[in-house]
Amino acid sequence: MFDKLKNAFQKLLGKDDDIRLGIVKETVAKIVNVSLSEQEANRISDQLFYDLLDADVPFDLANFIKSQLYRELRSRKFSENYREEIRELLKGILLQYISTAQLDLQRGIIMLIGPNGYGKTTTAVKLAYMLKMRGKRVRIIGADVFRAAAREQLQELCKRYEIDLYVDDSERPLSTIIRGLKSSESYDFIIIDTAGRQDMNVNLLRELQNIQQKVNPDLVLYVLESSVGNSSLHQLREYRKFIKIDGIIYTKMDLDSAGGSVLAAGYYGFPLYFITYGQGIQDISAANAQDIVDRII
Ligand SMILES: Nc1nc2c(ncn2[C@@H]2O[C@H](COP(=O)(O)OP(=O)(O)O)[C@@H](O)[C@H]2O)c(=O)[nH]1
Ligand SMILES: [Mg+2]
Repeated sequence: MFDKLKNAFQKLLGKDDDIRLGIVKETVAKIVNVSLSEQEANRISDQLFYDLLDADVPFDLANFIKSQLYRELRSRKFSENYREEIRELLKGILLQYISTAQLDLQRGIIMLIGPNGYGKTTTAVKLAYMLKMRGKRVRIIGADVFRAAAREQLQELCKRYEIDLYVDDSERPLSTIIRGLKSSESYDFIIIDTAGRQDMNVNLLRELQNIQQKVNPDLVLYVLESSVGNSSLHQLREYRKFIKIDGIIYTKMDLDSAGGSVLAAGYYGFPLYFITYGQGIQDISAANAQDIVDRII
């Protein structure tokens, strides 16, 4: 999880070599409670900058983090405890870029969108199960009408976990959703699972836009697979041109990933609502910024 991102900070905090904390060690050995020189602060923050780029942190954001670290290294005073002091200041910097939000609805329509394979369908079922365990009446509407296998996947999962499901054999997602909603008035939550595409597909985006306008979901969450790199994050911004996105569900945190996208999401203005980290039905939690930062550093 977050392999390269974690590594970027571990490299900085783990070693006393001459381009990282070795500099601080030497400086504090001479005078306790000292700030770093321009050159020292530059060397440490530049090195982190390159490691962040390598971890798929967007260029602008890596640059911001670098400048912030530089300023902090220059303005703060460090003691023999420099490693912990720098760890804390780095955590403080990252916390600014991880934004989270809580599901504060008591009832409503939640629509999941995003590219194929990122985890929409399985997350819809996990989310439904979580809400059901909280005593809510929940139903999923299966609106991925383009693939027969998608319907079967949902039917099987919902049967296994005793989740109510609406699917029909319409070929238009909007009609399925409208019919599904008409027969779902007694439910607290409706979760709409939609179709995705691997590549950008303007027709699909228009379709989703049309659904959003007609159905007006209370919450639209983009399902983002944690392993996506910088280039794929571009997709998220393309979606945003068509659809109002309230936030993100960050999936597959149990798998290897560079990790930069978790920072990029917040940087692009999308709060994280939930994270998923496995194939089990309960492998989902509300996103917690401190927890995510603690996993990184
Ligand atoms: N390891 C792991 N796999 C996941 C997670 N979430 C989803 N998957 C898997 O990712 C694959 C695609 O998921 P699916 O829900 O069908 O994606 P969709 O195309 O966006 O609906 C499936 O094999 C899921 O079991 C997760 O948190 N961890
Ligand atoms: Mg699906």
